[in-house]
Amino acid sequence: MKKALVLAAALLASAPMLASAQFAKNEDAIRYRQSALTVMSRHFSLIASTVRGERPFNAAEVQANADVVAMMSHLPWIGFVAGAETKATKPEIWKDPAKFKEAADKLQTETAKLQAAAKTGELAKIRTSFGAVGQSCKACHDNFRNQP
Ligand code: ASC
Repeated sequence: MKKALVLAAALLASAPMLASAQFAKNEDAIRYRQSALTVMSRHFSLIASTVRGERPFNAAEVQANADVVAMMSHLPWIGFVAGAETKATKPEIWKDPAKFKEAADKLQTETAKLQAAAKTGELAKIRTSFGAVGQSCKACHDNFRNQP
């Protein structure tokens, strides 16, 4: 886990470079963003189980999961290149990029707060920040994702 986080930190440090990453094919961009969202969702779900009392509270585990969620929150967006639509994507992603970016920024802000809350080791604080992250996931889905 430690090694993965060091790697993740290195990746995050290179985020400005990632912002200009080019994808050879639209499918590559789609797979990239879906993969990032899948990893983020997996680790967020583990925190969800803890917050809901379905999983024993392990502060170090929540912290590690929150670190991954916060890091991943920076990644999916460069995969939303023009032309890479799917059934799930609403046209608003490309019609209103400022609003889409605002939603991405909001997620990053809230996941950073969750990360900070996880560091305190206090479940009540984690629960509050968890809720705010969930709201930002939902708001973005409501505005920019077609429901399956
Ligand atoms: C998840 C997940 C999401 C969010 C969202 C919260 O675990 O995959 O997209 O939580 O459902 O509203």
